[in-house]
Amino acid sequence: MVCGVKTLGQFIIEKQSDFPYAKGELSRLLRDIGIAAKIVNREVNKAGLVDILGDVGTTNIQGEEQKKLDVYANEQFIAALTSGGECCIVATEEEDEIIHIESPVSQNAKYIVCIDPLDGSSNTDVNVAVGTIFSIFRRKSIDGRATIDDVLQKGTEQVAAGYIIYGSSTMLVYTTGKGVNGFTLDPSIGEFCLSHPQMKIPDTGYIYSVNEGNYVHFPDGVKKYIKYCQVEDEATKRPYTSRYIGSMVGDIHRNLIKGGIYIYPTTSRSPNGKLRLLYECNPMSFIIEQAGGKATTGFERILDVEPTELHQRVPIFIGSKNMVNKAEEMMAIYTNPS
Ligand code: AHM
Ligand code: MG
Repeated sequence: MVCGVKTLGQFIIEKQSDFPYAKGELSRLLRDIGIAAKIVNREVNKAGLVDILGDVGTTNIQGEEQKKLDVYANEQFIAALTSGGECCIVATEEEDEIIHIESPVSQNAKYIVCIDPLDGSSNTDVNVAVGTIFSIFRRKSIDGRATIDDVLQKGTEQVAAGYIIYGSSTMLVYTTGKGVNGFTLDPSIGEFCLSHPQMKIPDTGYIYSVNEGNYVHFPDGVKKYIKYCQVEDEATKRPYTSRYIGSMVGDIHRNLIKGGIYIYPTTSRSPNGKLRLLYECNPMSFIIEQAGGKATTGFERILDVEPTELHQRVPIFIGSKNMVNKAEEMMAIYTNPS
């Protein structure tokens, strides 16, 4: 290997010693996800060149149109997790039901993967960053076939989580509960290389990310917080900057590096918010907490939310600690928890 470069594979093996009783299964699972990410990256990068864009014509369980790349990414991650043999159930945003992996190599597999294979995929036809988000749990049941109860675990039970951002460069960022590390794909050697060790989100940021077009539908606490961000105040460097890509991974990745808050609240049209607890909010919240930030529903820590169904949605306020605290303060005063 080139001197000074640490690949994702090398890093994962090195970090296995953080878990003295580890047998390498989680390491292999992370490696499988990394391989699928490279394949998906290749397709996302050439999306503008070939006729792969457009609606497949099917709709997912949320009633949303699927783009071809969503389907492709979904298939690639499921295939990698199936052949890797370390995962017994995959729950994906693109499928109505959980998928049992029944290959002979997966018989004793301990892990459950929840995945959003291509988040923000409506952005691919305009060349804006999209992402993959994943969350890993250990199965709770001891024997027999794992069930939906093994999937419906609280975010605090995650053993690892990560995202891949397919942007101006492609990065894989993940945590196993011991900090957050980021790897940039070097296309010349086809490897994710450690580029952002021990990522930390600033306690205070100056960027707020929210779809302000929905302002009239927001709860009063969110409206007040947005107004707070816009008021001039030298001491707190307000007004803050507004940045919203409409791609959760892109918006949160930027805020992780620069400091900021991302909000997708309840709206009068979506009383539970838009984003899914298992595929989007839990993994991003685990990462941001591990980087020193905070993630709540406006009233409650995301990782403490008890999941009751596979495609459950929750409102989310996530990012720099002091900004999330301020937004929560406004929610407590102006909005009743429902
Ligand atoms: P998706 O899972 O259907 O791609 O939707 C999730 C995306 C997030 O990436 C993004 O932050 C949000 O939806 C944008 O929603 P909106 O267009 O309502 O602002
Ligand atoms: Mg999504």
